[in-house]
Amino acid sequence: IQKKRISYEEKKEKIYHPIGKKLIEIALKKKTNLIFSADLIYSKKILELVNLIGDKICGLKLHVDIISDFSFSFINFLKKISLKKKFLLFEDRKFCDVGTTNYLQLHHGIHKISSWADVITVHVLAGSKSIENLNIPSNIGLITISEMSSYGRLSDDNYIRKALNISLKNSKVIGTVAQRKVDNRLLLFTPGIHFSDSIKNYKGNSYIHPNQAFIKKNCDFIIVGKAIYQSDNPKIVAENYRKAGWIAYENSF
Ligand code: BMP
Repeated sequence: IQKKRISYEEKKEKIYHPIGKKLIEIALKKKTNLIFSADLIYSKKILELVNLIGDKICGLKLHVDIISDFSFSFINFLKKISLKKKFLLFEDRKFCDVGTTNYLQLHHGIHKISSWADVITVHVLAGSKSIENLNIPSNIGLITISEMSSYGRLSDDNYIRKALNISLKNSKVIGTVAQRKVDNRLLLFTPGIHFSDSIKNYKGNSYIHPNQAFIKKNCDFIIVGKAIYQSDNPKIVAENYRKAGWIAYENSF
């Protein structure tokens, strides 16, 4: 495993999946590695925020199953904004079942995730086969969850090593969530990001500064939720995270 920090340009050559390449292209073009996690329960609020900060992000991460007034007109609005402002739509569903159930949850039900998401998250707890026959189109990329950011997570080194191996062997996987350096053929996504030292531990989730994420862990993309949507001025705060993430990336070589 090569763990030396490489640039986005170099990483783009190592990632074969078109969505992985596209995410890197967006990052380079907009100078942002910030993914906004809009964990809000009303679609209007999400659209308001996205209109405000869409220029500063390369991805918008949703948990669609928490949106009380979910509709396809909401998805259509989002899709339009995402194309206009150039960012990808992540659905953080964390599929975690056997393959046939994952397949049904991905393509059916109210949310029909495969009809609109660019990127979806999956656990690999059920083994490599559980994410092999999902029948996803080539324009959807998978992110595996190898190691969560929460205190008390059950994954040990052995589990993480196996999860990373599954990620490397599956051509649909663009990257992973982990709290450590990973192989350069994977994009590393880091949630649990906050500027403030005083919220290192919030309701069982752990938080680090973008500098730590890039410099210590060789992260490629930071995922920021409440630090932005709970702030008094999401536009300014999002810009501060964008800038901090970009400078941290540049200083991480
Ligand atoms: P916040 O910055 O508000 O804590 O949001 C973090 C987001 O990232 C949440 O949507 C959470 O579900 C997700 N997440 C996480 O916190 N830790 C992980 O290991 C993986 C996640 O997807």
